[in-house]
Amino acid sequence: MTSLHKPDADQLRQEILRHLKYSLGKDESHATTYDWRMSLSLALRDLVVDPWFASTRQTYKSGAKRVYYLSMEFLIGRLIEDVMTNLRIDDIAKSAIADLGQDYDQVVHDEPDAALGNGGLGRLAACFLDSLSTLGIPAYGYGIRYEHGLFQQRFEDGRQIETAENWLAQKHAWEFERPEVSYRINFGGYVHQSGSKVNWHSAETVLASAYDTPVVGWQGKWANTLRLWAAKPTRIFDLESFNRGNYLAASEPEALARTISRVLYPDDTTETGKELRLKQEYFFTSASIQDLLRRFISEGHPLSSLAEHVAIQLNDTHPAIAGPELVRLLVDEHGMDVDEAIILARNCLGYTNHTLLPEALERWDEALFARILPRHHRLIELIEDWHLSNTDSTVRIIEDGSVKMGELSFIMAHKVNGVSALHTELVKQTLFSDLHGTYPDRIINQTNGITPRRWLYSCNSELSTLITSNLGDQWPNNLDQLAALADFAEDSGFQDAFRAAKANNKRRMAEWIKQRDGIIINPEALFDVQIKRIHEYKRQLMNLLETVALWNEIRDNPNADWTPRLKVFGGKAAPGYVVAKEIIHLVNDVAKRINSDKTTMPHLQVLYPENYNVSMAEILIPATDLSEQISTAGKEASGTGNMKFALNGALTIGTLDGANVEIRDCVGVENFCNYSATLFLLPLGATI
Ligand code: 26Q
Repeated sequence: MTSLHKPDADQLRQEILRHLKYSLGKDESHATTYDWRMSLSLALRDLVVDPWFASTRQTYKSGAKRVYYLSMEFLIGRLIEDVMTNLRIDDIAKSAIADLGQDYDQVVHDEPDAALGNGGLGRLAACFLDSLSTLGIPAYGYGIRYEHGLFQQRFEDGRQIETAENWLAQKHAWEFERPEVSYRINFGGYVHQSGSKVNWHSAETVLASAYDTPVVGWQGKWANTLRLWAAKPTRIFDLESFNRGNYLAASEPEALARTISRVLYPDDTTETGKELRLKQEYFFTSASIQDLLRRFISEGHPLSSLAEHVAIQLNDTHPAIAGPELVRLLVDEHGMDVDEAIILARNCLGYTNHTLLPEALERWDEALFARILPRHHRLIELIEDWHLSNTDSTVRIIEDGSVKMGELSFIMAHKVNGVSALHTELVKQTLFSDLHGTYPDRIINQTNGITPRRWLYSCNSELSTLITSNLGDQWPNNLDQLAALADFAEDSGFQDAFRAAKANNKRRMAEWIKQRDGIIINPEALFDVQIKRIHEYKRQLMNLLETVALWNEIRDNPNADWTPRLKVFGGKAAPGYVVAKEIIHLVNDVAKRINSDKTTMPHLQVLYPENYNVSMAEILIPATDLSEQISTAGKEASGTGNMKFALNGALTIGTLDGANVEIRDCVGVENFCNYSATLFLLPLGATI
């Protein structure tokens, strides 16, 4: 760990001006908000480089084991405030920007969200990157540098309309392009065996080209790397076609290759089995495995010691091909025996399961799979043979014409984890009960978490300041310290300050929605919030019905002493998920009706802001009084939004599902409102 060089406001101001001139090529008099934002980001990025180099050097020197987190998604959001928080130079940056005559909020909020993920799974990956750096654990995040992140949502007559997201239209300030780091990724063709040697004669090759973003941890003591792969053609341009006058065909190889990293697939169960998705999965997994093997070999270790130096974690089954790919490289390129390679690969791999929903379990049509990845198809058969012949199990990886990625991941991992205590039990008892019987020590629980740096310290400065004034400034690095707040629970001064912080956050949200959408909300109302992907099992529809019931109650008795309530919905539906889109339409229609009712207006309002994303969550969560976590029990693997609300002092109304169970254990039953009990035991509209 290194100590960070912290500039003062004047030095930072000079650095911003230097970047404005020499990196942006702009004169102060012509600089736009974009120019200031880029200059600030580049000045901040500079500060991360030394800790980053020092971390890398130290890992090389110590020979420490590295974690490789393979994820199709990293839902990062904005980075400026994140970096400033971790370097603890927010105040310095504020005064530097003010000295330059710029509006700090405007500059910081000019940054587009990096939305390279759908929801929980992608945000979890981003939180882990922050935590790994804060803990000083040598780690790489590996993923795809999508040109277009998650679609943007707007409403037309209450219906969801999707448009392409375009975050790279502006330069991404935080990344370093690494044109010298690229790998060949092959697809298709056939496999030919000559003697004991197997040759894969592929039909198509693209290049995976690296882009690195440093990820700095708390107090700048450690920084890891997020390495994202972009697909590029092996041949830029087909000059022969061009010379024949066929101009479109001349650019075809480039267009085809680039398709692979063009766009993030929305989490859409109706869209599974798409060839391009399989190509994306293999593309980034192969590049990552080749990269980590190259690093390992360059350090001069014997291959047999791989598992002592390398831990590869699979974020769901999306990178499940990592197992067969590592076996392929060990066997075909390094001449290792197949059984030995399978065991070695398994000792390196861990697999996190995020869902029990049968429709969300990845399966590939065997014929499609064998066409795109013929060598891996053969290797999966060998892995299956190995599993069947070394155990009593009858569980197959390939069955009924499908390749089952869950079973593949389970068999190829030395540890499999669920994401909450309840979910892990269900994984053992239902999804993988047979494999659990065969490998009883393999499944473990690792309840999800969130980074308190982003989800309290940075997004809720009012509450953070209050906590710091009572507990000191080490809690963002050690959240257990918050338990000491219990001592202040009865302290009226603390209670008043806590209430004041919540009230200010509600006013901030009211100001934000007024600026953004011209909507006026009552900051005195009870903010009752459900923000997450729209899904039947998450039961936004049930929440809406409760809203309508409350509305009817108020209409029947408008002069009663109602606590004014703001019902907030937020979230996107997968473009092909018809029922979810109907729910959005209904919420918007009901909102329109309720919001125009003069009788109930002082007591009830429904708000559904368009385009929910990480940055919106950072405004909504600190302002929330009541957190809605009402999934059908057994369906929500963990939830992580539930943790963010609880950390920001909202009361949870929830079912005993996922991590809600553990939250209830933490906050105490008296502070957790059991949804099913509420529904049946309390009259509607009762204050909780
Ligand atoms: C699969 C195939 C084709 C296209 C897309 C997908 C796909 C993409 C994303 C399938 C699933 C996802 C995302 C799943 C997800 O976010 N799951 C959530 O993970 C969180 C972190 O563990 C949990 O807290 C949530 O409970 C879980 O729903």
